[in-house]
Amino acid sequence: MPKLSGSEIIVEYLIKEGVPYVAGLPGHGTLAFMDGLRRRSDRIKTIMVRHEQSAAHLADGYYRVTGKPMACFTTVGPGAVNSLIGVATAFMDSTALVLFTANCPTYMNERGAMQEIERNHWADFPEVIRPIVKRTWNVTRVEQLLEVLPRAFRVATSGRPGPVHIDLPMDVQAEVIEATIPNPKKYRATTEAHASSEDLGDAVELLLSAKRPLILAGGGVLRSRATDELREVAELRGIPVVSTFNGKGVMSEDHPLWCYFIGFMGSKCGNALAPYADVILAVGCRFAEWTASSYKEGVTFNVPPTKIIQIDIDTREIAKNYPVEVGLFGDAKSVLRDLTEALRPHGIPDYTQTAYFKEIQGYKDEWHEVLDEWRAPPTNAFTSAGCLAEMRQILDRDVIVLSDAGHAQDHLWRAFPIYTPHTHVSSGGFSTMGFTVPAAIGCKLAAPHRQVVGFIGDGSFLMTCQELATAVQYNIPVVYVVNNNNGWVSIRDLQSEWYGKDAVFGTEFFREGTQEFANPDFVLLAKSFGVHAERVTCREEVAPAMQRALTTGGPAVIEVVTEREHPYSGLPLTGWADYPTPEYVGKKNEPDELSIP
Ligand SMILES: Cc1ncc(C[n+]2csc(CCOP(=O)(O)OP(=O)(O)O)c2C)c(N)n1
Ligand SMILES: [Mg+2]
Repeated sequence: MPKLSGSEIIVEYLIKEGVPYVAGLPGHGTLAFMDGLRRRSDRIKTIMVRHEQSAAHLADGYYRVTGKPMACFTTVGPGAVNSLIGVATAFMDSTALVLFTANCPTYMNERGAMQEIERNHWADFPEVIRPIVKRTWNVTRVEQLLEVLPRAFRVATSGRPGPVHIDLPMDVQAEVIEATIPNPKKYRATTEAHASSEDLGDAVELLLSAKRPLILAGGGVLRSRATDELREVAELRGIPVVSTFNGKGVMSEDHPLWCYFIGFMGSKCGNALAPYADVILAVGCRFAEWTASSYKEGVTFNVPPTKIIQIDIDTREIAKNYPVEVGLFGDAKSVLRDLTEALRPHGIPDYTQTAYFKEIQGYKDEWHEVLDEWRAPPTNAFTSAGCLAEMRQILDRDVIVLSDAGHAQDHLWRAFPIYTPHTHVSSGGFSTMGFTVPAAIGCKLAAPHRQVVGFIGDGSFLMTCQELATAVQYNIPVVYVVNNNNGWVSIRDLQSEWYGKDAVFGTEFFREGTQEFANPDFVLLAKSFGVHAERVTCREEVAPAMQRALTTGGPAVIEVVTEREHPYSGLPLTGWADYPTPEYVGKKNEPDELSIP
């Protein structure tokens, strides 16, 4: 039996799992771990990021494209704590990654070893991370790694995927034992989980009797890689498909049954259909607040009378927010496949001839008109939607696009059609500023031959732009489009919408006492990292700039200086959100008081 250190056991196991990259940032706490990585750098590549948040985002981006987990690591203390926002983002959106954080040697627990969190409980980082991982293990003996490693990968990737955490004391990393590396294949669990035939029968009956059925698809459809199965169910019965934020990509956006998004921001089309649906087939979604227009009856959902069939791999999601007629516990792919088989004898020969289908096209046209206005407004403003329209013209059909938060995220979601699953990569549930720059690096590692383009607000870019150094170090040709509107403008627009124009406060970047913008020169900033960079101020310049950026062969930044004045700073809201507002503002919390077109 070979003699291996704890770190070598981990590295050998990662190699056996087929993990090609480990992302992280070292410290004194990872000296032994790093040495394990160094000794096998021929088989597994270490990507050094500049902030631990980015290590998790990078792994997250990699998973969203490939469906395979990467590993990441931090040192003890601040490094571990820095990773939290990245892990929480992965947890919210159910993406798998395996995080190792160093801890002080077990024999020094509670003495105040360097960077140990120990006042309430020794080596207490696992307590900090517990709410945002599927599972955490605080390994205290090197032998435990042989059991914990396969478990960690199984838990992360099976059922509802999610991040897992292994706490790694420095002595465990360094201690040498005789060990045989476990074979990962012997520790797998299948995710083929089927619903019972009785429940499936009820669902089929309900769908067949529906006059206005609707499919609501969430991110679970993508995690389960069930987009073909979803499309088949939709096509068999001519059922229109809408999605949540995380569901973007479940259906090609040029499919005749695609009806865009629902909820607070949503689309006119989706929000016109959902409240009047008699049966909603909901797959892999949480009915989260923004999807449900803050649960305001009749805005996005009307339950009852709408009846819900809900498919989910996590029973905690079934009937969490709305009671269900049929709750189907199972994997989206297997349950949809079973549903297809059951529905096949009842297929509609040509759904495009139904009255329902024709009605839907009217809603779609209405929504397209709204988007067209925002792309080319009567004011001739250079809008984010206009910029994205130009980008869409020249980017590949299967380009991978990313976003973080704010107007930039919303624009990419609603105004940039995508045609291929897993090509819209965004921090959905957590809407994390700082996601795109590192996550895009993970996406490019996952799909080296595809275009990868991040569309980022200036505020979000400033949170992790240091990762340009990582992209440069490993020459990863990702294009970042920085949507510079000089502020946290989405929040500013909420202030003015809910509290009035005079209430805009603390959301714009002006040098104090002046009207001069306080943002850095993004072109200079990017160039200082050694990346190609240019600034674009009108729609006509977008495509040539993008063309140049794509052909540099390295990372590139395009700053786009877009419209910052309401209403063309953002896209119009089509649903509703419940933002509690003090009485002195006057009543401003009802759907008809907001500027919904
Ligand atoms: C880490 C983090 N902090 C705060 C927020 C709250 N927030 C949501 S959008 C937004 C503004 C984003 O600004 P920017 O990236 O410039 O996009 P814009 O809305 O201006 O297009 C803020 C502060 C968040 N989502 N994430
Ligand atoms: Mg901004």
